[in-house]
Amino acid sequence: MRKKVILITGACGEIGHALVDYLIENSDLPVVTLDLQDASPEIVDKVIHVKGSVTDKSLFDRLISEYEIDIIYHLAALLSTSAEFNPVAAHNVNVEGTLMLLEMAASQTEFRGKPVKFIFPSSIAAYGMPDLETKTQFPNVKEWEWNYPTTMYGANKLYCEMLGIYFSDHFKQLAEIRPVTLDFRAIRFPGLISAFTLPSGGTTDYGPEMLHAAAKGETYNCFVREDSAIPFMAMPDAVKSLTLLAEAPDEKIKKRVYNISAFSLLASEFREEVLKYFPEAKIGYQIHPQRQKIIDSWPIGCDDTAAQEDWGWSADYGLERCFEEYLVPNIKKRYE
Ligand code: AKB
Repeated sequence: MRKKVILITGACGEIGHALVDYLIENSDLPVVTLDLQDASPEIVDKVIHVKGSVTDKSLFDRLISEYEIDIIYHLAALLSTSAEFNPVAAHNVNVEGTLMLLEMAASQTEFRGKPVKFIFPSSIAAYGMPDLETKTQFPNVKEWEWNYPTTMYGANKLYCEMLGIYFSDHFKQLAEIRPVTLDFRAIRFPGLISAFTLPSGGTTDYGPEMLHAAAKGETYNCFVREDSAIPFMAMPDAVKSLTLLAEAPDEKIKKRVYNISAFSLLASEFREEVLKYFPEAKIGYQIHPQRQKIIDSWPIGCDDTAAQEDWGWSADYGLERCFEEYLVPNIKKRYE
């Protein structure tokens, strides 16, 4: 008999790091982690780690011969800034990798006669505000508004949402008897901030970079203008949202893609917040015009009414609590 497991791809990335810690403590099922990197020493004995790429089909063939995958958290992706340096590589990882995993989940669903849950982190990058005037005029976008991404990463995320909906709701639609289909659920994340890891290759990175640099006593130049506004969220809330959505009973799920939100702020307000706790910090601005354009295309905030109403979402960390109780104490301890 195959062992029933949870699969996490991109497990050594920022969200993966926090989600794996949570699931090791809280899940009844063993956790299989997949990443290009080795598992960190802290988790290596607590998970079944597979080193490899989400684009490697033979790896998934091997995995399903050994394990019955019950839930997939598909976190592996090239983020928005990295993706612009190599859009085709981004497409391969972000789209081809996701398509292969969806196909695998669909065939496993059919095989066992029960949906595999496919939890997918999408992003505010799926939005594309045409100009700053429109961005200001529509500060709280709903899921179906302004879906005109300007980055490869955003386009990849939006298309993968569509693929997930297709595999859940329309797969084999011409068959006389449609098989059981997989259960795709996605969250559009704002910029995430962790006290324990630094992001790499994202465009929202100026927030966490500013904070970590201040804690390390390093000078930092923020690469966007001080009036740049986007939403952010503390990493524990990101993990909470993924697991809450995965656990929500079917009848509560009214759509397959949900916004979530915690707080929005200007780059200058982020700087002020950092200076409150690290008054000696040296934070300047050195604008990177292309990255600025990306941030300008993302909304100020996301309307998460549907997530609140359908599966009881609410963020635990507003701006103040995020810095005071989660970020600052943990970061100080980390760099002491
Ligand atoms: C990025 O900056 O690419 C990510 C995202 C918004 O999904 N943090």
